[in-house]
Amino acid sequence: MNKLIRLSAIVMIGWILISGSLQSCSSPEPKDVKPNIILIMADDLGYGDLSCYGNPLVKTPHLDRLAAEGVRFTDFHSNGTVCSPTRAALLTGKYQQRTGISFVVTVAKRDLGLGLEETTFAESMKSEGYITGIFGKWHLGYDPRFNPVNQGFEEYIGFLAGNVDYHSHVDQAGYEDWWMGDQLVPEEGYTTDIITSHAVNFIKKHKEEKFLLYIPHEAPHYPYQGRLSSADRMIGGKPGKDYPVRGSEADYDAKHREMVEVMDEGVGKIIQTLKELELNKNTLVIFCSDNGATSDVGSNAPYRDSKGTVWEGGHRVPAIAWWPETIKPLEVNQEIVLSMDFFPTMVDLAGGSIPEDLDGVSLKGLFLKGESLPKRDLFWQYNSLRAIRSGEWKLVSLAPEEDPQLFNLKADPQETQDLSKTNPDLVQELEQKLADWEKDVNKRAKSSPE
Ligand SMILES: [Ca+2]
Repeated sequence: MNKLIRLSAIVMIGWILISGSLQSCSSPEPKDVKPNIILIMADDLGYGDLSCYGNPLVKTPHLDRLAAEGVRFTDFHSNGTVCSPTRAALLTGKYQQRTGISFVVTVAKRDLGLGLEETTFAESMKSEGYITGIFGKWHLGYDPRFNPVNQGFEEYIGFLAGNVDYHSHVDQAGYEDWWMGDQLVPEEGYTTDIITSHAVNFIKKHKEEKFLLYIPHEAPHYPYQGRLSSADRMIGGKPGKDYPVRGSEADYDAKHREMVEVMDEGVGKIIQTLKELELNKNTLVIFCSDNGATSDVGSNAPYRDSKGTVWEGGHRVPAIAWWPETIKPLEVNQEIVLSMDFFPTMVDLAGGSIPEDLDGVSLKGLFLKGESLPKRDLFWQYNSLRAIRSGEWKLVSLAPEEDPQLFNLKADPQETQDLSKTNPDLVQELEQKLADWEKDVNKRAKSSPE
């Protein structure tokens, strides 16, 4: 199966490269470089989970079309290997460690969240005159003071926890979790469909304004439930006793594919809305995932391991950008891009000045002119797992007391051959950089979690 997906990925990449080379090289400068921005983020969607990334079993025609009409990144990475850390980095444009959110915000940590002293992309875009909305998963704090409406979003409908029942909207711990702003307002419907429908309404309502729309989907995170599945969780229920946390369906793989496909259908509705309102040429749509797929459901093919690890499967994920007549179609981009790069990109496109303390870099030149990004070292850390990427090299440290492993991702993208013994100087250099980075990001952490 992995082999099939890999083969299919190779054929797809080959086709896109050939088709891409046939495209015209000239692309007119955009008339209006202040686009509306829509950022759609899937949850736990692995590198091999979309058809345009080589999965032969799932059907994602709308995302495939965005990739064919825009740019598909092959070396995009989530900042975190789990949900909350990636969201903290995405929202602030900084390594999540600086914000104090390097862990998953669970229901037991209700008093923790993304600090209000942090500036989010929503706050920056709001000050550039954009209307800001978020529909979907927050996962950066339960307490009303951490609510998205206090972090720069003018409109919010969705859930605060890591996941909810797709039908009853009850979180993993048995709490009802569906909000309009900072008020609990229950709503009927399948989570993915409600998120899409609120996003479409937001676009229609604000079609005359510049808008920033953030759509963090729940799909395809567990519980594995389709449109016709019954609700499993009830308010006050006990996980494991009253309901299986990951859902009561027998075939998780089939439900997972359905969840990806329903999300894709939602992407199609959003694009259709933009076209109907003639906003498509002045809207940048970005799609990405927040971390790799889990170890047993979903696919990170062809990469090693899964969510929660610093191997490529934990954080190298799909990312697509679409902006008709500005981004050239059928591009496959191999730049190393991270979640934290979207904040400076948005502000840059909005004509604002990028805050100096961001770690991310703007992709404006890449989107508008196909420019390369500056050379930089990039870092991942989750619990005791750490990694540094420096060009084609990657150093992985699984525990402080263990020797780190060194891989050449160009020759060995699947991280199978540890080259640390034959490159001791490089190991030492990268270890030092990793240590310096850790010292730097941790000294500036303001919040006091854990
Ligand atoms: Ca996730």
